[in-house]
Amino acid sequence: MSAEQLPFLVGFVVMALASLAIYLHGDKRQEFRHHAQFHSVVPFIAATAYLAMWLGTGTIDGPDGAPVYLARYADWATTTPILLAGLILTGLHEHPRHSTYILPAIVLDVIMIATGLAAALSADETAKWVWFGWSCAAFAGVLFMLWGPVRAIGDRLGGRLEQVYRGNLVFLTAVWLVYPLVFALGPEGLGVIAIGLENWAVLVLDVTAKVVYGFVATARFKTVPADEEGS
Ligand code: RET
Repeated sequence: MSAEQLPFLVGFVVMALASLAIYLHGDKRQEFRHHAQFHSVVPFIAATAYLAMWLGTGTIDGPDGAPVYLARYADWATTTPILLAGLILTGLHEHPRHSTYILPAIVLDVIMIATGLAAALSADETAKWVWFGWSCAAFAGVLFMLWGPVRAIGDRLGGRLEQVYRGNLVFLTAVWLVYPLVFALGPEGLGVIAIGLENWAVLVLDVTAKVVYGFVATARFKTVPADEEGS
């Protein structure tokens, strides 16, 4: 196993154990248990992607010779919508009309990841940064929805769920903003940081965005009174 592969093995083990731990640790009340299920499934998907990266499945040569891990984008394209859906459900207090907000946010989010992959695959420098910019525009749209309309509704509904939403929103925004930075500095972008270091950086980000966030969010749910659901 090359040194480059080590973060993938670590990622697989950490994500697999975290999936089980988050499930066991989550709120079991009928009203909120879907959140623990969401947060448990996210590292399970990541474990699958890390397994693929460790085995070299779906790893292709990028335009500058650095590897592009298709499994990583498949992971992000499925886990980020789940994290977003969980956060928006919280902000809207599980209100039945939540899909009005969840659907466009997820569409923008998937476009963000797909165009990020397009940037990584672009040999032409102009094309690469155009795709990167477009991905950032989609990301800005997601953040706008979370900080604008969804937060405004949560504000009106108030209560403990609103505080959980706020706390999770700040955490998620802070961690997610680092991803494009690492991408821009890594071999896919300016090439300032080498692939080995980038893989460790992405592992730390993934563990923070999926596992630490999953534990924090599920712990916060336990502080919400059951009668706040659907209010
Ligand atoms: C890319 C590159 C292009 C510009 C932008 C990006 C954003 C990626 C993000 C990824 C988040 C991933 C998470 C995974 C764990 O669950 C695709 C890196 C804006 C925000 C949270």
